[in-house]
Amino acid sequence: MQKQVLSLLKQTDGYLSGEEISRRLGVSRAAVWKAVRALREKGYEIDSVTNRGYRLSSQPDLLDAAAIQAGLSTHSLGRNIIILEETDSTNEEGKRQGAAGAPDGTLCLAERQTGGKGRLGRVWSSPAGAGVWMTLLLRPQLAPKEATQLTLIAGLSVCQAIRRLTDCDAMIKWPNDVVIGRKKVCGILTELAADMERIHYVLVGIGINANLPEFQGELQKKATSLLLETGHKINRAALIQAVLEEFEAYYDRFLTDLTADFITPYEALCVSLNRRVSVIRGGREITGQSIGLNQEGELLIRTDSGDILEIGSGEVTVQGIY
Ligand code: BT5
Repeated sequence: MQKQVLSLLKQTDGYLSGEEISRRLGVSRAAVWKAVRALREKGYEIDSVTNRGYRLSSQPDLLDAAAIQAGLSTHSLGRNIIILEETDSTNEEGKRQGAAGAPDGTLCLAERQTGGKGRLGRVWSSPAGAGVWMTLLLRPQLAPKEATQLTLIAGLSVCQAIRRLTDCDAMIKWPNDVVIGRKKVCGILTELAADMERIHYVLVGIGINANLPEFQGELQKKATSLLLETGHKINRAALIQAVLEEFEAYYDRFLTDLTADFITPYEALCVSLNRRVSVIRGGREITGQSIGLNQEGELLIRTDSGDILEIGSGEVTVQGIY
C-alpha cells in the first residue's frame, strides 16, 4: 500500500488529491492517510494542502541496489545485493544467506541494525539511514588462518575509498579500525563458517559512519562520521562502490598469490606503527614500540626488554588514539 501511494506521488508533478489516490488504488481515504503518515515516518516529505491533496517534496536517501550497481566495475563483489530496512546484524543476515547458498560476493546491507556487533560481543551503534552497515559474503579457497588477512584488506580498502571520495586523512588502526584524527569512523568484524581445513564462507562486516550527524554518550569522544569531518553528506552508494572496487582489486591478487603484497600500502596508512603500544598477553601487559607488520599482517613489537613479539590478535592500545 505504501509502495503504491509512493509510486503514484512519484509519477505526479504537482498535487494529487486523497480522493484520486483512493479511487485509483481502490482503498479508503483513511487507508491513504495512514500510508502517507507511514511514509513520512520513513523520511519522505509529503506536503498536504486542503483541496489540493498531497505532493512529494523530498525523498530520504535510501540505499538502492540499482544505484550501487550503476557504474560498479567489480566482477563478483556486489553483483548480488540484499538490502534490508532493518535487520539484527548484516553479518547474521550474511550467515543466513551463506547457509542458503547465496553466491560468492553477495553484499548484505541494512538501513538499520538492531543487534549490530563489534568484536568480543561488543555493541556496534547502527542508527537508521545514515550509515553503511554492510557484510560481504565470500567463498574463498583459503585455510581458516589465512582469512584473518581479509580483515586487513577490508581496512585498507575502506581507508583508500574514504581518501578517494573525501579529503579526509583516514588512517588504519591495526588491525581493524579506520580512524580520522583520533576518532573511529569505521569498524570491521570478520567471521567464518569453516571446519579445520576448509572455509565454507567468510563474512566481512564493515560499518562506516557515513552521514551520522552526532553520537551519544561515550561515543562522542571516540567516534566520528564523514559528515562530521567534511561538513557535507556523502553519497552512500558511491562509498559502497569505492569500497567494493578497492577490496576486489586486493582480494583477487591475494587469492591468486597468497604472498601478494598488500602490507606495503597497508603500512603506509597504518597509524599504529612507530608508536608506543601496549598489549595484553597471557594476562600481562607488555609495552614497547611497534615497528612494522610481517607477511601475515601480524604486528611486530620491540618490547622494552628488546624482544620482538609478533601479535596476531588481541588488544593493542596505541598511545594517543582514543
Ligand atoms: C568493531 O568492533 O569495530 C567492528 C564493528 C563492525 C560493525 C559492522 S556493521 C556491519 C556488520 N554487522 C555487524 O553486526 N557488525 C558489522 P570493535 O573493535 O570490538 O569495536 C567496538 C567498539 O567500537 C564499541 O565497544 C564502541 O566503543 C565503539 N563503537 C560502537 N559503535 C560505534 C560506531 N558507530 N562508531 C564508532 N565506534 C563505535
